[in-house]
Amino acid sequence: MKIADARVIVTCPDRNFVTLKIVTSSGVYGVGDATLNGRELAVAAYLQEHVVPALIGRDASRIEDTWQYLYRGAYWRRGPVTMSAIAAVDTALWDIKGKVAGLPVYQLLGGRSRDGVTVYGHANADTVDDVLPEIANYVDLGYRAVRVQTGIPGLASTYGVSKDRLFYEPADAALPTENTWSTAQYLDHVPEVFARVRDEFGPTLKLLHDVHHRLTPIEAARLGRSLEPYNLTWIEDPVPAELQEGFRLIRQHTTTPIAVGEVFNTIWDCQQLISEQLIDYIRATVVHAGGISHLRRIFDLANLYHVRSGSHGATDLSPVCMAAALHLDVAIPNFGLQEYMRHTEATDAVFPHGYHFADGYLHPSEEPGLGVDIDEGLAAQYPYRPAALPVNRLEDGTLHNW
Ligand code: CS2
Ligand code: MG
Repeated sequence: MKIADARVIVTCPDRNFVTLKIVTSSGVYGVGDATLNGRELAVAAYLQEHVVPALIGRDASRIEDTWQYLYRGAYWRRGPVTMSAIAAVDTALWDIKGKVAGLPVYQLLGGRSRDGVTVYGHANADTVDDVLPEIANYVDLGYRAVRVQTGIPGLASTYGVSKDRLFYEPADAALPTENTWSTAQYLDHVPEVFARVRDEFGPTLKLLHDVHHRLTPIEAARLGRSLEPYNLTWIEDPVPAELQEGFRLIRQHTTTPIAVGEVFNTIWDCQQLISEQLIDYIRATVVHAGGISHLRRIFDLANLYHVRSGSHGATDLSPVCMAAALHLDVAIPNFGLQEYMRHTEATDAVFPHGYHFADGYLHPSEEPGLGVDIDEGLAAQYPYRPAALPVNRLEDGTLHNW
């Protein structure tokens, strides 16, 4: 079965998405997410100019050979643009393989290891008083885990506080908007948030918090220690993770679990973090870490070192990515949690899918393949809209991590 066509579809139903659709000579097709928030057109061009021409005529059943061809053949290895493009091809070929086999992809990955995929939602508001009802809303929806983010007193804006209750789109302007940041005010504020949340919801609700790369290791150590009384499931991205050994310093001071990896794109980004057990959850995801094939390798390495999965699942990852992630989530032995930020109705209409939420779990589709599609006619009605992620500055104007 040869690859006869491959189309790169850019669409913007409330936000930009890039989807690769690979069509075989027999008419069976598969889809893969290639969305990289704020850099969508870079991946679309990489696919259109450097990948699609080489795909035509290849054997669609040779997933691993195609992955190696695109990874080693690029010469310029790794990076979010290259690995998102490779991810889209890999995911689409797994979709095709499942359809040809007449099986949902998780059956090709070893079958079910669990009955459902535990997910977490995003409760966020400007103030602690306002975030409590948001948490209650997720509990009422049946979520077993909730991420909690609030504004920081004295700061006009900060990461993680959304204008919408169920989804969060930080790429809010054609050019980066500027946030202002104060580590001191943040470190003073966050423990108070979780003290209130625990008072309100008790000791068992799984609580998470995203630090979003904004601290130094010793500041992260202080935050982790200050949150220990509140027994969080994890603090996420406490520091930028280029310096993997830097996490040793955090580990020396706190038992608060650490989750890292949504910006990682190959196993090499987390090899030391995992093998030295410097983290507890790896958050790499299908669309940015080379697809199902490579993400499975990352999870298998993690399994050797007691590290569990905690894949990224923000609104800017399309339903195609979510559908693919769920097939891995339900099959791997070391699943931890899956982030599940909802998509808007317009997005869900462009990407009809079979996964569904019930009693705190997401359930993958039982259809052959991934169980997700793209309505190309509808997608064409939503042209691309330039949108950039914000930047962050300290109060003295120094450029900081957003
Ligand atoms: C966040 C994301 O979901 C998360 O954990 O880190 O909202 C992230 O900021 C966006 O995906 C960036 O596009
Ligand atoms: Mg995050």
